[in-house]
Amino acid sequence: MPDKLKLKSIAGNLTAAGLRIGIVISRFNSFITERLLEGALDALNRTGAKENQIEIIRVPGAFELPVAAKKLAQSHKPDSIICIGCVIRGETSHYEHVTTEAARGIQLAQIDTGVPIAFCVLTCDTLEQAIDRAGLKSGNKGFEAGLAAVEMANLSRQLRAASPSRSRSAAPAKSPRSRRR
Ligand code: INI
Repeated sequence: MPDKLKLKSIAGNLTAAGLRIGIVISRFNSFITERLLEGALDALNRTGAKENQIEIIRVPGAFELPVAAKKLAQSHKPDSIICIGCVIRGETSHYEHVTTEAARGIQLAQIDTGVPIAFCVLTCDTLEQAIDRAGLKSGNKGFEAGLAAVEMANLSRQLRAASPSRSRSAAPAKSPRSRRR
């Protein structure tokens, strides 16, 4: 990269001060999801979030995460949401349906509402793989999701503040008469 290029880059910081974070967690495989929740809360705590900034919503399974996340985004308007679930492959195609719809639904919910949603749904072949990702060998995916939620919340705030439409709306509106000419 040439020395003289000064490229502007924007990234959200990892400070949770002033943010409101929603967590939607599934009870299915709660042995795993509760550990992921601990990881997410650890990340929020380390980035400075206090208890009154965090709201936890519980749903039956990963399949229910998208609708709850979308309703939470629309009604409470948090700065970001973390969806926590764990799907473990069984002997039928049920696994595929639950994982595909959870991922697709969560992505749609964040795109439709504009509220960033961190995806913390483990999709594993075995319980051992899930345990590894919930705080054993492979770290805690809940912690990663907590950091992503804080970063994306701050990035969204920055992008909103820098939006050209905000500066345009500060200019006086044209009257209907002058627009007709
Ligand atoms: N839900 C999960 O979160 N994880 C799973 O592993 C799982 N399996 O294996 O069936 C699961 N099923 C329930 C599903 O998410 C819905 O709650 C249920 O189908 C009712 O809508």
